[in-house]
Amino acid sequence: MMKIIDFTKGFLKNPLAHWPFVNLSRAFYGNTAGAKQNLYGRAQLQYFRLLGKKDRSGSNARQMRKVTEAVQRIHHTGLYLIDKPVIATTNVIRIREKIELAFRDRISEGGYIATVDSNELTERVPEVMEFVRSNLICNIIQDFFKSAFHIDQIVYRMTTYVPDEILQDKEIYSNFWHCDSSPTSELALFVNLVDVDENTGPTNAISKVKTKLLVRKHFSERNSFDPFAAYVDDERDVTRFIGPAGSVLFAQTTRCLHRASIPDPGKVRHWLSIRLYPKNAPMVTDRVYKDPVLRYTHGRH
Ligand SMILES: O=C(O)CCC(=O)C(=O)O
Repeated sequence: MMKIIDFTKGFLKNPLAHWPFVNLSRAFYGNTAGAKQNLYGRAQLQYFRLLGKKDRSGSNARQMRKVTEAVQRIHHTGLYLIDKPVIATTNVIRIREKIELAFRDRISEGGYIATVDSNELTERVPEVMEFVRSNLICNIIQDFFKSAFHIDQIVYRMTTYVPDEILQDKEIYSNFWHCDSSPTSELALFVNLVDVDENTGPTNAISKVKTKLLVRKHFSERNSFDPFAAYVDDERDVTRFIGPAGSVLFAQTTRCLHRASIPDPGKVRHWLSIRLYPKNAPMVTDRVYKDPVLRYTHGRH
């Protein structure tokens, strides 16, 4: 009886987040972002692709080729890795050191993850915006959205080794496969702030085509460590975000299954997660801008 009452209350409050819409959305869109997130995200992308206005597009022919290649890859797979620093390595190191100094108490607190959210981060280390302002990155984002954009969130994260007896079958820090529950118009930009190799716990991600297959057939929720090991070819299907400090991964994390991996003992991963949405010019890249409409559609990362 209680179950029926709870369901009815929840359904009346937020029908699209309940049965049957959750299941329909999974089957139809092939991701677990949610019905509202898919409907809103698609409409927003279409609107800006038709009517959007870019802000600036200064780039030479060589860069334009790179931009086109990147945008095509994002359209086809939902992922694009640039395994070279997108700003000078000295600047990446300077930014990381400034973050470590500003938030050293939190970072050395213990625990397996440290997080600094947008407001604190941009207030004390405004240089983090440099990654988005790099000409190449800026042009890729605008070409993908066909419009200017804004930064909805920019978060610093540090992840460390988790001993097996703690890990067992638990999710410690986004280490279960999942799609983010945000509007699917979101484009995520992950930035490595240290050199990341196989052993540093890189982000793992699966293309949106393969994600569709998995979600429609084998995956329903974020509840187990590796629910579809049998259906995923590790070499072919999984992109690992490996690269030097300053390398970046573009990812449609609402449409691509992804997870954190666990660093080896003694290894630490420092990185930024930047969330972007289309916006008409003028662009906002000097601060985080919270679009009032998006507020109603966000779920879990
Ligand atoms: O830590 C990672 O590599 C993955 C993070 C993640 O899943 C997320 O931000 O949605």
